Amino acid sequence: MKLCTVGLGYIGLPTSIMFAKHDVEVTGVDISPRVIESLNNGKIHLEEPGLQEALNEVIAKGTFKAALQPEKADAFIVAVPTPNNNDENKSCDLSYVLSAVNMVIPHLEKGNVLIVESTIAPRSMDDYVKPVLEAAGYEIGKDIFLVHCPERVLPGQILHELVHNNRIVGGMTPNCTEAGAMVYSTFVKGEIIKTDAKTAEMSKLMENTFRDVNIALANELAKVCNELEINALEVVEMANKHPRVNLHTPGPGVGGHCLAVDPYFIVAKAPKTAQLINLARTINTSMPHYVVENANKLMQKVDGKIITVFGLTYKGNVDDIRESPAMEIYDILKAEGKYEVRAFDPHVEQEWVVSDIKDAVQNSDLVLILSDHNEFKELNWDELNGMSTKQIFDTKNIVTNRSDNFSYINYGNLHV
Ligand code: SAJ
Repeated sequence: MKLCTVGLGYIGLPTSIMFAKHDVEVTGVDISPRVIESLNNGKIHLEEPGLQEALNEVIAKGTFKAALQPEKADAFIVAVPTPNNNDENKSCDLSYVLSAVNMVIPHLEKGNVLIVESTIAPRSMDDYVKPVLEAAGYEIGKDIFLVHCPERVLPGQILHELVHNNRIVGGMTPNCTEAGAMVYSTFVKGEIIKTDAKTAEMSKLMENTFRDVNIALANELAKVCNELEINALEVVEMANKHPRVNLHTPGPGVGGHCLAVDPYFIVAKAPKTAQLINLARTINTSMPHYVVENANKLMQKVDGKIITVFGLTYKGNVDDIRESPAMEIYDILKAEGKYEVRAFDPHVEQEWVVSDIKDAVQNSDLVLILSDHNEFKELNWDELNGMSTKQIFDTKNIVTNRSDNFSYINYGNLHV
């Protein structure tokens, strides 16, 4: 089989490499010359465990190459971003998907499979993608097999989850579904679940919405408990001992390009009906301000001058600072202008990020932990000794060790 993927980001690149590992001849396409050059030189442009080694393998095998333009193939996969539109309901911006489909059309031949993996609003395949192909003269289910197969992998575990997760394959017609399922049977060991495109679209969105709503519940619990002087983290632990309860973990907010984006796609399609989903978004987007408010209280108590933020990424052990509550908190603190604000993050290479931990905390009055990187699990207190006021506010509850010389604050004891 020959495959052409469009979009070589966090999903498109590992997917392309996974197919190439399984002897599929893959051309990966991206609009960024920098990305193409880097990949053809054998270097990945994003952080994902195991991905560099996997690229080395497929380059050595000769089954993967990167290019700026699509070429003829048996199957095409579109894995490009779908951000929120800048409208009132933050609807789904399909422009990258439609432009990728238009890019592919001149290379399509009868019998090809065209798969959209990008997360899209319900009914996007029926109402937007299918008409574009029909306008180009193709009959869906006869000339071209059109499928939505949402990606569901977790950054940090992508290579494992690509193979082992169950895969939803939603075709525009039953034979489109069969054609899509054939493509993924190349390497998927999980169940291949066959459905139609609109059910696949909605299922994917509800997976991320489920998580977002549950995190909102945990975040609201943290706020309520602080008000009532109850240890929120202990409550989560206790309640989760019930066999049917699984409270999620409160934090500095919900980030990334999935959970913080996708629920709005549903809200925008049914704004009057999707009330709980919308409220969850409101609660989660309030968290960065809540953290800043509490950081301010901690600083005022000690008349502090310097804050050091630990972690800028949207979650632990990734290098992704897009849609990151940690970045939002850093930006708000800087904009407030009350303190010197420093950033430390071993996963983020930027000139404004302090690379040495001791320099980052020198004379600091508060370390504010915002991402749950492994590096923060066990703090080396000697390295933090240069702090002026020795207080740590751990919004991710990640630090496992304690020191008598440092005051350690999390959502469990913020009220104390
Ligand atoms: N978070 C919390 N509390 C929690 C769990 C997560 O505050 O209890 C925060 C994280 O810190 C982060 C955000 O939520 O800011 C999202 O992180 P995540 O690990 O839940 O998910 P993502 O965005 O990295 O990946 C999700 C996954 N979806 C689900 O688990 C349902 C992944 O499987 C999807 O493929 C991905 O979205 C996607 O691309 O849609």
